[in-house]
Amino acid sequence: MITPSLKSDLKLDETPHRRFNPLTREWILVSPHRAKRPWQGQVEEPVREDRPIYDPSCYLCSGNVRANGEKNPAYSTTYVFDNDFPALLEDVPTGSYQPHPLIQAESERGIARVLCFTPRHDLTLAEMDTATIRVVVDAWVEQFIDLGKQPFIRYVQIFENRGAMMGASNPHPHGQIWASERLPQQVLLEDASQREYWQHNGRSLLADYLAEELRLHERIVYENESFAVLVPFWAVWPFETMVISKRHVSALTDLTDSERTGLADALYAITVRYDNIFRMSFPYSMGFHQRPIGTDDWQYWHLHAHFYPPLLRSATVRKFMVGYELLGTPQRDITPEQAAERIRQQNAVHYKHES
Ligand code: H2U
Ligand code: ZN
Repeated sequence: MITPSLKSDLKLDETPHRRFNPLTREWILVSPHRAKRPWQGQVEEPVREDRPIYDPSCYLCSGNVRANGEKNPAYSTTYVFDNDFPALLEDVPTGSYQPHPLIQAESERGIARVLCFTPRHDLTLAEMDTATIRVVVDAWVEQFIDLGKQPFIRYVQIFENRGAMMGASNPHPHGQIWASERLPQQVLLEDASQREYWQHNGRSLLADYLAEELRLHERIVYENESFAVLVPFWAVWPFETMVISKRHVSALTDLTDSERTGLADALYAITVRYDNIFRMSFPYSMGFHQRPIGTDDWQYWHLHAHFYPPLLRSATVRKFMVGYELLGTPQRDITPEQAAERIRQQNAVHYKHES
């Protein structure tokens, strides 16, 4: 049984305080007094980047030749290919290097793929719709299954870098998948905390967390029957969110047909609201966390996605992870509750589609 600690002097919307991230077991610093003045409704002129439906110079458009000379087929829905410049390679000599306990290296094998979400060069998830995002969800499921079949793969990391600010190399809607021999660092942290929580409480950490968030309703920004989108209590990035499955499932492959559509709907809902905040294509890195491959005691894993958007005050003013963040603890001014309110206020219709 969890006994809530009732410390009455702490005002989460006024006093500097730190918050705990139970998934990574890291602390963050919140300084609400610095951001107490209300948002002045600073709305920018909509940024209209009018991209063509097809761009003859795009490496990812249907039928075009990629940077390494290979030709994309004339695809009409999603399209997956092996990354031409992969960070991980399948065929590398295995081994380790440890001349001293403080100096260690290990070989790491993997597979990197690129997934084009649609042949439409001009779209983004926010400008697609639930039905076409659902096709992307199905492609993610297929990739999770396919890469998971490789005998040396332990983890399949699905993610999207959206926008030049997040380092995306191309505006064509696409994501990446990196599958590796070992668990990546963030996954390792989440794996340990979820496993321990399950062992102590017999329940999923995120199921318990989500139940409490749904009860409080302070940080929920969107929900449908199968998924909820919220600003986590411990969010570091100003408009960071998590998309959590309401049913305790461990991977995308566990989702029912209607839950896959529910996921597509939740992704659409949050990306539209993101774009509407500054009336521009909102940059972010997003990705899924799900169970590792090849383990049989993975019940403690709870499927979720993280969105990490860098913007703070406008289409150009971003939050920096510098100074105290790098040397001490990540810090934020606008509270997660204020951010949730700001996202909730956004129109459900994309600003480009407003009549
Ligand atoms: P990002 O936009 O998130 O960087 O993803 C694009 C990926 O696509 C990137 O990893 C790959 C890059 O290596 N790519 C190809 O594999 N072939 C190309 O012709 C262009 C880009
Ligand atoms: Zn394109």
